[in-house]
Amino acid sequence: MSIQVALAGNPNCGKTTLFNGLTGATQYVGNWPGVTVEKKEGKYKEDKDIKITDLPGIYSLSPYTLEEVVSREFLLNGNVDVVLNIIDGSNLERNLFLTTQILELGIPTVVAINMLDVIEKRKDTIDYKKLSKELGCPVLPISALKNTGIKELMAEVKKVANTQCKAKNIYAGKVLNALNTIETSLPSSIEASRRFFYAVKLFERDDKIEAAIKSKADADVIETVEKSMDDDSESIITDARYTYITSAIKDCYKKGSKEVLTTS
Ligand code: BGO
Repeated sequence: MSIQVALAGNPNCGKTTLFNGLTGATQYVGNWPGVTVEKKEGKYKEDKDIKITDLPGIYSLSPYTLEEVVSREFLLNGNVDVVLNIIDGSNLERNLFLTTQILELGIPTVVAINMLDVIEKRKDTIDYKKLSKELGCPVLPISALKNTGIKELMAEVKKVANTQCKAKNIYAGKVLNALNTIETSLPSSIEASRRFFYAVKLFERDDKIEAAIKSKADADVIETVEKSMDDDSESIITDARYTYITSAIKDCYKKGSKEVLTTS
């Protein structure tokens, strides 16, 4: 049975290097429908049943750039079986911002921490098992450049492909209450695994998502949280993500003593 993988990551995380290494001569290039953003697809050269779509490099699943809109549209409606989220391990904290959003989609996800060679040179240490437990998905170290850890990574992708996955919740208190209220009020046509992602987007007043699902959050629900936290809803969500990331990596990641320059 064929598996549709979406390859997602920040610009400069090594996504193209990984995509080229995985797909080799099987890749073909087109455009995403209606826009002039390049769409690259290919098959995993060791297992042609695994189809890989390379999403544009993005920092967020917000609606502010074409690349973000194209990426999240594919993640939501592209029949994606697995998200392969590639992260620049030498910029862990920043790259995990996108990961927290991907994990809300309710799609089986595998996180590949790239630049293993740089991590080792810097003498940084990452406890991949602990981080995997924290994020609730497999986390594997790779070097796309040196072709390290790729077979193990793809074995994991295959393993999670047909599993059930629940959206990860990183929120608490008033914010979580509001999200739960919004989730309950979503149209019943939205499938269970996607509802949490949509609830977060409606809380952020994401107008593209409002139009796509023809639904809006109750303004009072959002405003009550904004007033009590003295901030706008989008910033509240962003802050919650960074607070979560800081606590998630506290016991999993230690910076080494050496500085090594990277391009990202
Ligand atoms: C240049 N290890 C190391 N050390 N570098 C890696 C790895 C890895 O595992 N994986 C990727 N890179 P892209 P996006 C470059 O191009 O795949 C490097 O945007 C340079 N170029 O080789 O393009 C990769 O698709 C001059 O580096 O990323 C590339 O996600 C000097 O990370 C860069 C040094 O990879 C981005 C590096 C002219």
